[in-house]
Amino acid sequence: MLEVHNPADGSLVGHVHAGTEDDVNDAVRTSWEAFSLWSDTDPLDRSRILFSAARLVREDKKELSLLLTREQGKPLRESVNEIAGFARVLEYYASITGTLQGDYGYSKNYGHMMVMRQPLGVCAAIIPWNMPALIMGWKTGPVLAAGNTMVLKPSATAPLTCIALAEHLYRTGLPKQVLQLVTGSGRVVGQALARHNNIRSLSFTGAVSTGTGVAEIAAPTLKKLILELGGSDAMIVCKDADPYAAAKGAVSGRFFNCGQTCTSIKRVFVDSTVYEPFVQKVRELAETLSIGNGLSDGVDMGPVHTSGQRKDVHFLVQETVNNDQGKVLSGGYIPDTGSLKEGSFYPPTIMTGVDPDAPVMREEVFGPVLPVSAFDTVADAIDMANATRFGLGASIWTHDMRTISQATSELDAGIVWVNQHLRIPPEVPFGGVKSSGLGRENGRYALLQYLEEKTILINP
Ligand code: TXE
Repeated sequence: MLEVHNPADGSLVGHVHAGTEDDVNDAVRTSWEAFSLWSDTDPLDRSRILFSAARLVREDKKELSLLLTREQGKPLRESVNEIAGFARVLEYYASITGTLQGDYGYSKNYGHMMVMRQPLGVCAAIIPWNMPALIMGWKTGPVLAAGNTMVLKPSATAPLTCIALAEHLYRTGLPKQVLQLVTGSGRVVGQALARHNNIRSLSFTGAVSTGTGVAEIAAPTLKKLILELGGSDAMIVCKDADPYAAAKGAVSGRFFNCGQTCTSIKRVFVDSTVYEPFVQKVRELAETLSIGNGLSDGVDMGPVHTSGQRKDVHFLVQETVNNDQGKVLSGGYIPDTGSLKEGSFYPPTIMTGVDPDAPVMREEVFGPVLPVSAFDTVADAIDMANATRFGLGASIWTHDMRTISQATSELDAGIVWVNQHLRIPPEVPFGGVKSSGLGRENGRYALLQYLEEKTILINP
């Protein structure tokens, strides 16, 4: 059994089975048995099940959000939004189930040329702990809508909400074998999924090193891989940006989910002429955030998910200071007083004058640390934003059309926001370039990834 603890106070939230390779093999075998039933189910019936599950999830959002906060640590308000986000993704895929039918053409030479789209079969997913409900939705929504079956491994430290969400799907008529969860460690369950010869696709979200390891193991099986491997998103604040909106955007874009989001703002580049007032405003706003147990009223930021994760974050801050590559303006310490010492808390941390090569800029810092640097020209800012192995998201804050046009075309990222950051609607593709990964989630693009084209030529 694996224990699940609340990162705010270490209390036990629940237990899950420590899955084995045999559990994975059983799940894959029974998933194939369910495949013909589910893929033959009329798309409208699949759609009805997804819509009903979304409705049920919305009805139970209070209870589900409490569970999510208890196992993950985020403030209850964020959990409520994430549970609603899961429902929203199911609704989106329910609304497009069966719409990607295929193509047809006719030629004198070849006759009737048809392209049929068929589901792949058993698809697997390995998901992390930072947004377990939403990421589960991104992976199960398109897989199930396209008529595939799924075996999903939740994170070992936040599996309970995923289990509860799957139960909501079963309650609305989804056969249990169509969506199976195998809980356990990455080393055992995750690797068994990567290695399995009879899984047609694997969608993974997690660290670059884990994802490339998974890809290596999976390569000989030739399963389709979709990898979302995090980011080091840059925010570029130009001199004409609305200063208050930009400062607010930086604070919510970095400290939301305690900085543990793949598209959190992880590096800020500010025009040198507005640098000082911007930094002061960010500091003021960050210092009003209330940190504490996500279950308490009025809390804006919960703990870092594990103490190991907090140690990594603090190490990168200290290394940056020790190398003389940036200064801590606010935060940057491990709290050792009051109730904060019971959990893995870390204060909202602002670092200024940060060298773009500093550890907090170079690595993906998965915690509440906002490093800020000044720039002289937009071209310099774009170069600094692109000087990373990551390429998930980036934002530019300006109202100048020429700058918007330059930045949106030159930033190396899978998603570029203008005057906003961190918003991920289910209708449009989401994913990265460079080391941030392969493939896309969301939108009809994700649905297409879970369908295979079959060409049929009929000579009449
Ligand atoms: O991720 P892991 P961790 C980044 C972020 C964070 C770092 C480490 O920078 O600091 O990763 O977090 C499963 N074979 N992101 O350690 O290990 C694991 O059980 C197969 C960014 O939590 O990548 C979990 O289900 N699977 C990211 C999932 O992989 C394995 C979100 C992710 O865990 C495995 C999370 C293995 N050998 C972390 N080892 C994002 N893209 O947003 C582990 N797993």
